[in-house]
Amino acid sequence: MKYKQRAEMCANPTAKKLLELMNEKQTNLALAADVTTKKELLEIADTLGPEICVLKTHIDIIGDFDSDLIIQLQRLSEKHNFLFFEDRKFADIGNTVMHQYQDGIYHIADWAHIVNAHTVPGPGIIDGLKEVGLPKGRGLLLLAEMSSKGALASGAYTEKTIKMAQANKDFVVGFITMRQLIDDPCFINFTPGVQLAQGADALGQQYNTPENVIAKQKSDIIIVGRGIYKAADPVAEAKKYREAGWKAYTSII
Ligand code: S5P
Repeated sequence: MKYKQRAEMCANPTAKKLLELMNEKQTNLALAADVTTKKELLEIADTLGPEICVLKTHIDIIGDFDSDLIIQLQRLSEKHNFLFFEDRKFADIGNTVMHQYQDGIYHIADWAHIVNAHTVPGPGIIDGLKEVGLPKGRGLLLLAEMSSKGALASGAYTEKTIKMAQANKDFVVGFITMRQLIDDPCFINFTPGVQLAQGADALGQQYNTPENVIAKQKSDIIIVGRGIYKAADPVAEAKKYREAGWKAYTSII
């Protein structure tokens, strides 16, 4: 089903907005901006913003974080039309994750359209995040699988994660997964571990290609980090990933 048709079917405002944006902008590329300074993150957001649907951040690795960074990032998201996904991977009891989501120095719930959570604590983690995020129209991704070698998220764990998502369709907008998990147009599948050639890094990360991820595994969004921002020409490289991801999508719809 096309992103546009799916957008019309989804009640969660973030899921709807993301699918509409992907359709209008013709991109299913999310950038994993794993840089450690404000300057680098803003440069990535401004130069690569035109190519992406989502900017995925690890805001707690920015050494010189301040609230001005968020203001400037928000301006860039409006300028280039992309959403923020803070890859916080919440993993605690409901009461604790509520604080981690809204308080501290990052106030993640105030600016991140999307966050993600492990399901290892059970459904209370979704209840806690939902209390904060749902009134703001935010969306949650559940980590149903991981890209790293030897990951424990498989089999019964993945199946139970899908059930937790189905029980919280107002707030859960999809999964971190290596493939489409269930045929439900309102769950958006995000796949990390993507490079133009299959391979691995020295610390357990495993890479699949955009074509395999989107056309064969029927995922929706490719998350690419080092493949783009470590390239000699990140803009040219981002365009290659964007084209590969979009071509794979159009080949199956
Ligand atoms: O299973 C996962 C889940 C995530 S969100 N494997 C991952 O690699 N990620 C994230 O995707 C990881 O935290 C990093 O930000 C990005 C992959 O980066 P790359 O440089 O390997 O493309």
